[in-house]
This record gives sequence, structure tokens and C-alpha cells, in this order.
Amino acid sequence: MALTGAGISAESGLATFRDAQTGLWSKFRPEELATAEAFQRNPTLVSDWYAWRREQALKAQPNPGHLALAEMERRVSEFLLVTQNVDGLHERAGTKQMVELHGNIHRFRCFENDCSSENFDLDKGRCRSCGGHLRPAVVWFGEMLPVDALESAIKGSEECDVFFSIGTSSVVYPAADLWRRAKNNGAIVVEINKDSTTLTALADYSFRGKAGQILPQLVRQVWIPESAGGL
Ligand code: BJW
Repeated sequence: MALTGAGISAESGLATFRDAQTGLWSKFRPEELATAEAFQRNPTLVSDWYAWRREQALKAQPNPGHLALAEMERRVSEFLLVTQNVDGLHERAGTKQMVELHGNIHRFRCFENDCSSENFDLDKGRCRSCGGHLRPAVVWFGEMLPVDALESAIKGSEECDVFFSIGTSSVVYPAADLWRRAKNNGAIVVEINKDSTTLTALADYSFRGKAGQILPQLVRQVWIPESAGGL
């Protein structure tokens, strides 16, 4: 199983959340933008911010890290990718079996009620059924994660033999707890991150560097002999 965070999309040009210089939240305060309260207070500000991020995500291309994980899925008999990212880049890289723990920025929900998306007016940002604002279908702080997604992630972490934690600061729960479930159930925990995190000292293996460089090397060395032409 692999759990990914914003760091895997950094090499596609998308800002991470907490990196000091480039993180999205070094420019914006999260509580002003990524909570239901913020949306209620100022739906236009929050919607504009998400529209900008949606555009950045659409312009971005999957990088060698995303592609290596898609390759890993093809080579391993049972593999689950769990992502905290909302950018859709894993799917575009070809990963088939995936759990999006924090939703997807390219989908919408009605902020007021559980209305059907058939009646969403995306241009106006309104739900035709009840008149409510449309919000991105992502998980904000204080909100429950999608039940099915969380259950699959927990099951995957408890059953896996190897757990990769890639490009995540491991500070946001419940995702930050998944490696511990894996370890408690006997899995080997491998971290790939350009900086150290709270997980680093506890992981069985820790690779310090960019996911887009380390993952292709890892896949090449473990699964693809050089005689086969490499990755
Ligand atoms: C590279 C790299 C390269 C850079 N290569 N690496 C238990 C204890 C304490 C608190 C809680 C708890 N359980 C729940 C909570 C509350 C809260 C929480 O976790 N708070 C903590 C901050 C303390 N969690 C929640 O509210 C969650 N809901 C919940 O639990 O519901 C039940 C409940 C409700 C109320 C009370 C209690 C329980 C919901 C969490 C939702 C998170 N949402 C966001 C926004 C999504 C929408 C959007 O995109 O706008 O998800 S926040 C943001 O953080 C986003 C990310 O998915 C998430 C994780 O961030 P990530 O991916 O790790 O990014 P960064 O920037 O932090 O790290 C990037 C890493 O990459 C760094 O380490 C770099 O070094 C590295 N890197 N380039 C490799 N090239």
C-alpha cells in the first residue's frame, strides 16, 4: 500500500500545504479558506481559491513519481494507492485502484443539502434544486472523511506487507495514523520525503529526496531488470 501527500505533486508544479516557502498556506491562512465556516462566511473567496487551484491541477502533468506508482500497481499482485491529494494526478498517471481520502477538487457538492449533481449549475456555482452554493467535494478540517474511503484505507493498512508513506508531512489525521496501523500489523514501513517528518525516526526505511526521482529508481531496481529496457 502507498499513502501519498502533496509532496508527490510538487514536481508537477503544484504547491504543497506546509512547505515554508512554496506551501499554499504560507500565503493564505487555512482557517480562512479550507473550512466549512470560511465557506459560509465568504463563499466567493473560497470558491475563487479552489477555482484557481483546479486550474493549476488541470494544467499540471503527472510526474515520474505518479507514473512509477502506476507501474508499481501493474507489477504487484495486490496494491492499493491511498491519496490525500485532491488533484486527480494519480488517475491521470494510470493508477486504477485508488482511494481519495480527502475527496477530489474536480467534483462538487451542494453546500446546503445532499442534492443530486444533475441539478448543479457549475457556471453560477449554485444548486438548482435548493438554491444552495456549490462547494468543492473535498474534506475540510473538522469534517468526516468519506466512510468507504476511510474503511478501505484502514483495511489496506492493516493487511499490507509493505506501507509506503510518500510526500506527506504526516500531521493530518486520520491519514497520519495509517502507517502505525500497518506497523502494528507487521508491515514494513518505508518513507519517501525530501525532508524529515515525525515518521522518519520510526520508519523501517527512510529515503530522503524527491519522490519523482526515488520512486522510478525503486521500481526499476525491484521490478524491472535493466535487460528489459528499464522504466
Ligand atoms: C516532498 C516533495 C517531493 C515536498 N518529494 N516529498 C487526532 C489528533 C489530532 C487532531 C485530529 C485527530 N483526528 C482528527 C483531528 C483533527 C484534524 C487534524 O488532523 N488536525 C491536525 C492538523 C492536528 N483532522 C480532521 O479534521 C479530519 N477530519 C476528521 O478527522 O473527522 C473526524 C473528526 C472531526 C472533528 C474532530 C475530530 C475528528 C479532516 C482532515 C481534512 C484535511 N483536509 C486538507 C484539505 C483538503 C482540501 C484541499 O486540498 O484544499 O487536506 S488539509 C491538507 O493537509 C490537505 C492534505 O491532504 C493534508 C495533508 O497534507 P500533506 O499532503 O501531508 O501536505 P504537507 O504540505 O503537509 O506536506 C508535504 C510533504 O511533502 C512535506 O513533508 C514535504 O517535505 C514533502 N515534499 N516536495 C517528496 N518532491
